[in-house]
Amino acid sequence: NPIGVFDSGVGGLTVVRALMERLPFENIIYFGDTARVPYGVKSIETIALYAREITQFLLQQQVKLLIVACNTMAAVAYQVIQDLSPVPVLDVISAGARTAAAVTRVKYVGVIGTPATINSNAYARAIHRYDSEIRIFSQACPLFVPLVEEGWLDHMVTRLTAQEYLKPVLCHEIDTLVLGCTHYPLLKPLLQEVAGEGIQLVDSAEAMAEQTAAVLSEKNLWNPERVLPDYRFYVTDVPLRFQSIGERFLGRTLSNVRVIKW
Ligand code: DGN
Repeated sequence: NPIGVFDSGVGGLTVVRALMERLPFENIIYFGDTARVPYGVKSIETIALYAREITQFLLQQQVKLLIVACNTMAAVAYQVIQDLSPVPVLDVISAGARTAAAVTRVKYVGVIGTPATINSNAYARAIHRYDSEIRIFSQACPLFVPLVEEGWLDHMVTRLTAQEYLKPVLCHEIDTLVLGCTHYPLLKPLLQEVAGEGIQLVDSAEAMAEQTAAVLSEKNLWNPERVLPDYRFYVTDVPLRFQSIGERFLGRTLSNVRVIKW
């Protein structure tokens, strides 16, 4: 059975990319709610309703594992998803939080994400589950999502925006910065430059792939077949520039895309 991965739009393809690299024989079904993205500025009730619909859709596809790739949904709707699901549910926030807690030496950690993710305080709660002494400094960076989708990954405007957003976080002498949004792995080189060499960036997509591998082993869920896997992508709309933006996130050609109309 496939692994089900879902997100509010195309951003979760950064998680699929990390999964493809780490788990090259696993079948994956991706669901991106491209008609209703962005979730990052919506109410908790609306995000929870959307999360429920997507979970039900993926469960009908007989997935063996659900991965909440969207930080925003993981932050405010994890429980709703978990309550619906008979299969294990993993999410990017727990994965990123665990890595951050393991990596920090000085126990000062920065977290950046969408306003919904940051306002929910979900990263702080998740990090404190691993180590309650860690101090967390967070910052919502709403302009990063459109900048990444515009492809301005190494652009003066993005650099200035990053300097502005990171200023209040960096003044706390953090040694770890969690990229708490699907889009931010694409900004890694620029963010590393702005944050400085001494700061370890935690890519929640990579952390997710590691955690998935651990759970597949623990629950004996690895796909026994060592053949080229099947990848299917469901979206709720094919917006302008979908193909080129999607391929930037996925890092390869995006095919086998089907449109679902609820
Ligand atoms: N996928 C969302 C996240 O990781 O928070 C970002 C896109 C959005 O819904 N704003």
